[in-house]
Amino acid sequence: MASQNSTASNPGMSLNDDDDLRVAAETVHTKPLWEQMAKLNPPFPNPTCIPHIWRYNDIRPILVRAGDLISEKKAERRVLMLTNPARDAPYTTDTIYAGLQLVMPNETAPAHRHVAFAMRFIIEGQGGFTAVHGKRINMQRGDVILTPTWNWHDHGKDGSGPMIWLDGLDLPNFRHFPVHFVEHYADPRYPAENVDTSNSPIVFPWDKMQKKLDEGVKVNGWRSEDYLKADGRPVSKILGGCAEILEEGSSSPGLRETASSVYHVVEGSGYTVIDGERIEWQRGDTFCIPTWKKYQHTAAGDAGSVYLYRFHDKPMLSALGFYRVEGQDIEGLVSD
Ligand code: 1HN
Repeated sequence: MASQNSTASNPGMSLNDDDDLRVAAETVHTKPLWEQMAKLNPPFPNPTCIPHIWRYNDIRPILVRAGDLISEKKAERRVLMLTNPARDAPYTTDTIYAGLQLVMPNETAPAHRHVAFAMRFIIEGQGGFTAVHGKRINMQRGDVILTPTWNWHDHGKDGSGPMIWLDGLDLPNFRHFPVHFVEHYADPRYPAENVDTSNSPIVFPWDKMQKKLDEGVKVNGWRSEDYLKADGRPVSKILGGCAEILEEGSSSPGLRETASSVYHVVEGSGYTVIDGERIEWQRGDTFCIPTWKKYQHTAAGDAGSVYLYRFHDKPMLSALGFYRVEGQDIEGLVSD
């Protein structure tokens, strides 16, 4: 009879080196942690996505041409997704999706609802509307309109010319939590009544936001104002938003944080330095800041005030205890 230590009863004893071990480990669906330790425990937050700018002048003609070639009925939503060069859709950053959506006159982007949350920044056009769970909201340039989870929503447009806006959704999360699904409404439109957009909890009119930015106290010419619900909470548990002003020639404070962001240039021109790389921008452009990339915006010295719209994943990271800014007292992050 073979002893306890023989290779017959203890096949591990027949393994002679690393390679043998790796191959044998895989036959029983295991892998050595020690080969991946550094990758799983990086010394700093480690985005896959890279900084990138999507220039409106490059994208707009293609999007508008899609208005001729792709019917709204076929598309359901006529969108060019802003895909990060380092990843495929739905990643604009590793946690945020952004896309530019077009609706042409007399079209209907049909009613549906889904788990994902959307916040939309209106870039251009007149006569566009979105109906969110029975409330029809006219779109005006600069407004931010929310589509909360599971609300029925459809979009449409009267008048002439294109309506274009920037969508922000929390889609990347659903790669981790495969709990996203959609329901289509039986009719193209969900019944809706017009609402006063100056007094709706899901609309943030630009004129109000601009007034706050213009009149508020600035730090070296820069100020940021959050989009918050009436009770002070962020617009969703996952995504938050803000708008920023930079007076001519001024700069924002340099920041390195775990939140990632998508920025859109509402007005003016300037540049952002992201981990030493300078990206020039102008009105209509959209760019992303991956996690832990140091960034600082500067308004051009000869083109008036700059206004930026930003959405980010700070609410989600804060709720999970993952939000962190370079320079803060990190002992305060020790959890009990
Ligand atoms: C969606 O429902 C809309 O309703 C926009 O406008 C973009 C991207 C992925 C999944 C659903 C919309 C979307 C989306």
